[in-house]
Amino acid sequence: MPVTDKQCQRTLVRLKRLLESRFASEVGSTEWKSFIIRLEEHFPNLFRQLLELYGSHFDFYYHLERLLEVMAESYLHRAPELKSSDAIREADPAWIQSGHLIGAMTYVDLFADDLVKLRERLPYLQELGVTYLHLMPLYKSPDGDDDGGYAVSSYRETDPGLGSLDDLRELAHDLRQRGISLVLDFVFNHTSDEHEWALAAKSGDETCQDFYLMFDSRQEPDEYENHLRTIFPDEHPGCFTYHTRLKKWVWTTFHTYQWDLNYRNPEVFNAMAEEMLFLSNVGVDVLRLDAVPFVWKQKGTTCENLPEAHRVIQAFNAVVRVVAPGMVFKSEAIVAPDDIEKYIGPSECQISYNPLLMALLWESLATRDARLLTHSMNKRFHIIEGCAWVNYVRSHDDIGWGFDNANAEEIGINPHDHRRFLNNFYFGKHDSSFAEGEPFQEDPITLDVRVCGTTASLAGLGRAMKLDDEQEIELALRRILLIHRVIFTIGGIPLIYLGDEIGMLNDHSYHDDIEKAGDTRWLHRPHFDWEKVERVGDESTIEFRIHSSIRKLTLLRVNNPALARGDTEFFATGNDHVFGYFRTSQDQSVLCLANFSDQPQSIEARRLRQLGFKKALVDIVSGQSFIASHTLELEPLQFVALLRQTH
Ligand code: OTU
Repeated sequence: MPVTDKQCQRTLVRLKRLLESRFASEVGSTEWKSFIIRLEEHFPNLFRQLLELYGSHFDFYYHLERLLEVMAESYLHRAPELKSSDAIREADPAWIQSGHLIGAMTYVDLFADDLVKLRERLPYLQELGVTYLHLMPLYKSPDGDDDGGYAVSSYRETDPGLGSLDDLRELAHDLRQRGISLVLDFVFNHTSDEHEWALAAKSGDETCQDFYLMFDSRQEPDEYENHLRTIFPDEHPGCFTYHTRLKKWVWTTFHTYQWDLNYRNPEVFNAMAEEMLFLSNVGVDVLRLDAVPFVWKQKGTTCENLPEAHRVIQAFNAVVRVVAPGMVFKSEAIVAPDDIEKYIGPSECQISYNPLLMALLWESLATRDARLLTHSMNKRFHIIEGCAWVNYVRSHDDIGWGFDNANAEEIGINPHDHRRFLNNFYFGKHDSSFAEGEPFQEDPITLDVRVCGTTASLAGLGRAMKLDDEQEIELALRRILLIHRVIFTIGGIPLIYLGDEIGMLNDHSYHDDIEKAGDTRWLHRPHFDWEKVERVGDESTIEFRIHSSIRKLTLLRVNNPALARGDTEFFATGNDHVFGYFRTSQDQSVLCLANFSDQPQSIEARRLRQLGFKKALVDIVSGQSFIASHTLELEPLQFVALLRQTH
């Protein structure tokens, strides 16, 4: 239904009048005026998206009114401290692109036991240079079946074992004082089957049943499933779970206890907008939108990445721009590269995980060849102005080989065989392998499988230590540092998976825990080892090697404007093993070279001259100098960042 400006303006006038009578005592206050100014600015976009999604519902305007009431209420309740931080962010919308942001992610319980003790650990994070902290879902969730927190029973309650909501608020305040942005999840595609909506649905409440997608017979699930992927094949084939008490098939994309929400129902949109605004008022700076591709379903399609999914996010974003303008969205779309890009934009998700870079860093370590990485980044690294990638090497999830098939074929790689090779490699089944990964969710039909393991174990540190092989240990350490150096220098927000900076290895103890045993992702979710931290000051230890090098990277970014916020340009280095890019700011240019081979490699002097390097070059990582008229020799797995002063 196309919207006319007139229709939009008329609706706004009428809604403002309704709001004024509802909030009569507030009208005339400065707060109220500023709410109205914001609403006027963002209403057209919000209205357009919602009309497209819900315009055919007879009660469309009723729901729109309710939404605006919730927005006004949330704005009026937003703490002054948060409003001043909104003002700072609005004055500098490029804050997400500033080199100042250095990310870390962790589980509260695994890192520090609980929210109160986490506050005592903040000096450790500050010392490391962290200014962005993603805490894994810390909401109330079922005992046992909780998918590491991604099955949420209440968005307004913390997991009692971690502390109270007030503890979270105090932590948020503390982080703000220290200049650390708080990142929390918005698990909005599904709730746990113990959420109050699900409980009511189970006991027959039809309004709440409409919050989910439920079917009396297999007919519709079958029709849908003809086009759907199975996401967690270990768990159940397809995307539906039969609920015996309800005698209905419930849509469950992930685990059987994670019920997908029905976004075709405008009440669901409103209810979730309310939960989202509640979180924003706790003091969240970045909201990580979990599983974005799946939120809209349409029979006959894959039910992933549909245009309506984008509209839902854009509508949420418009709500946030009015009420909590300092908050941004981070997209978690672990899908094909063409689809990932589409979630990124100022009016959708301002930042996004970069799963393509993540996967290709591991791909290059396995192949010792940087061609697919270079080719893919050349084509896909650049994103819309004002937005930023979150670059990471590992996360709490598995690694999937999500490169683009056509891009692989363009450089002569068979994508199917290549994925099989990579899986075997990381499961340690290939002769040239150094890795100790384990499979996650092998699909018995498609044979697709993903990889688990910590950075250090996948990079070969565990294996080398068992062999007590000094040379292999050295190579493993270099691999860990090489990929971290890339994510810190390539442009965007680097994200450390805490534990990686001290070289934590795979943790097999999850096998003994009945609640975790079925999910190999726990292999790389160990308890943070504070004893290892005690060794970071001792130069003879591997902890020192990794920790001090990563610490140094945070300083390099802060001290070099080109690395902090320069443009990125990829180029062919003339050597297939070496990945290369320029970072350029107004008065600085840095040439980054990453040798993915465990042999020495060289870059021809001619190539350096073509790139504008004439005299001596200094590597700002090692302090080593090079002479541009000579061939540049790189050590095995060496990374250099060569500075060229333009003034
Ligand atoms: C996310 O991941 C979370 O990161 C996981 O930890 C959760 O289990 C899951 O959602 C359910 O909440 O399939 O293997 O494209 O690939 O959302 C990880 C997005 C996942 C999905 C992604 C999902």
